[in-house]
Amino acid sequence: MNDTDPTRHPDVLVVGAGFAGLYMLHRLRGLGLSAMVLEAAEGAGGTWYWNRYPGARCDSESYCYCYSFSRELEQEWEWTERYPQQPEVLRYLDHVADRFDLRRSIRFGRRVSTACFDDDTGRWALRTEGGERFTARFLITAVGCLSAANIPRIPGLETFAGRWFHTGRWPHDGVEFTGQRVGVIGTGSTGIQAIPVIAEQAQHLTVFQRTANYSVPARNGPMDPALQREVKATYDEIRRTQRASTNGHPFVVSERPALSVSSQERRAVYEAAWERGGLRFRAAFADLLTSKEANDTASEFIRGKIRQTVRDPVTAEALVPTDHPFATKRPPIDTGYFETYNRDDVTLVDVHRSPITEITRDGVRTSSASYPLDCLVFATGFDALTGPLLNLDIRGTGGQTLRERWSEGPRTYLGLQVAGFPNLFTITGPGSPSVLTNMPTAIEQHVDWIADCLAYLRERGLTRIEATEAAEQAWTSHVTDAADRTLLPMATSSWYLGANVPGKPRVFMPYAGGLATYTTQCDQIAASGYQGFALTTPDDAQRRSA
Ligand code: N01
Repeated sequence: MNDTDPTRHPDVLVVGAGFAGLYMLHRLRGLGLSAMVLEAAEGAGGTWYWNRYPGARCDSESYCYCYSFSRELEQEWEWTERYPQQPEVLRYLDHVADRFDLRRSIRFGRRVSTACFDDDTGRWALRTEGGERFTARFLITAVGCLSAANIPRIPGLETFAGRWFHTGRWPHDGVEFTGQRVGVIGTGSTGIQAIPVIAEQAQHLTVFQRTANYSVPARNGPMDPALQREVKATYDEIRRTQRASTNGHPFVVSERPALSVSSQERRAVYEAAWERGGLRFRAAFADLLTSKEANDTASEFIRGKIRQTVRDPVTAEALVPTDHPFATKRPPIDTGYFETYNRDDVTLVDVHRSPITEITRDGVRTSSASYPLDCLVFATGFDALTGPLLNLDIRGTGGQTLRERWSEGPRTYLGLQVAGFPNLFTITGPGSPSVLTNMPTAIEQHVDWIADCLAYLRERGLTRIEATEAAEQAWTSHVTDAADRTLLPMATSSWYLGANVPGKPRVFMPYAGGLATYTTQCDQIAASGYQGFALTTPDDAQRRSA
């Protein structure tokens, strides 16, 4: 084996070729570092490569769910809808891969099975499922937060005579539902997007709902050419707003508390937000995520809309969420979701009340009935945030595994590094704003910070960076405190808390302090010479091993 081959032994290995991996590679090239991306899929796109289920579309508005690093790209690319469908986002990412000539540094079809830090060489050694080996001084994970599919262990799945699919592993040639009795398990963002589309095709659709969810209409439509022109003319300002925001979206949250206005005015504000549609509904008042009384007004407004929309009162009541305040779980947005339950060929089954007991040859059995099915769709989400990292079997200094280190929940410094895992950076890792934001905005912030950090190390002849235990501990407590200042931990069935995966530690994983605050902290830490990180030279490493 040629140990100097930069395609196998580059300066930096990146795992994943979605939004994060593609931009990271571009920045690394710009620094003059040799870099290679290992990607499990046969193409670029990450989430948008895998999630091809019917109705898959982005919940962020297209003009802001994209990169900001290239003005030319911003000006060239034309979005066709307010919320782009999966194929359009995938086309965009494929275009980026080609436009910036990224593919020659990506090895597709390489699923990383282990990543071990070698204490002697100070390099990361990666092995793929196919047995290939790669090494690098720096390892950057760009594996996404929602890429490890969660398929619940329901007894009897292997006996099912029909076809079954997880939404995040959808067949590339699609699935034909015509004439079929279809079951969908799960009513998160994915289920809520897929259910109306599957209902259009299926002979009969049975939805198995464990927890009722709030949803606001998306109000999707073709991209208005006037808006497209305005966006392109004002992109600098849009990007400033996104970066200065809590969630990375291009809108400003109202400064008014919900209870500071009359009930009549409040209702008018909610009605306008409902008509406008989309995730911006959360921005209607300042305190929807910090005051339970304020939140109750929004939650109750949406409950009223569900009752108005769904004609059968029993079904409507089953669809009304009562176990968590609005937006404490990631709020879905929809196109005709609640209306779908007015169809004669759609049945809602409350599996909170009557849990699924088994899957049989013929379908799904709950504690009170059997539902014959030809096809079963798991819209059951992901082992979020930690799952994709733990699946890489990462081992740091002294052979310690990330799985052991995180046995009681993730501990990180800034969501970017883990003590005991030198030269490992985790893009949008747990402890960073990640899934609480519009992802491309959070991704670009992380990638830029990492690239600047690598440039800093190189300029000073430093070869190793590692979060200190003290910094990691302080940040991990800060992440918990930031969540506790909001209503977010009240959603006890939330994947933000790991509650959807049996046995997963219940820890609030993303950083709820807001993207702008977080970015300021990251920038200050960099400006201080990377406070909280131990930076060392090759001489230090020699002394350590002597
Ligand atoms: O997953 P989820 P998702 N028996 O975990 C249910 C992003 N996203 O794929 O709530 C029965 O939210 C589970 O019930 P419960 C977005 O960030 C983005 O829908 O755990 N039911 C829930 O109803 C989103 O939040 C876009 O009680 C079971 C559902 O399955 C994230 O992805 C589009 C069960 C899972 O909901 C995840 O969304 C779509 C069981 N054993 C998604 N296990 C964009 O627009 C789980 N459930 C970019």
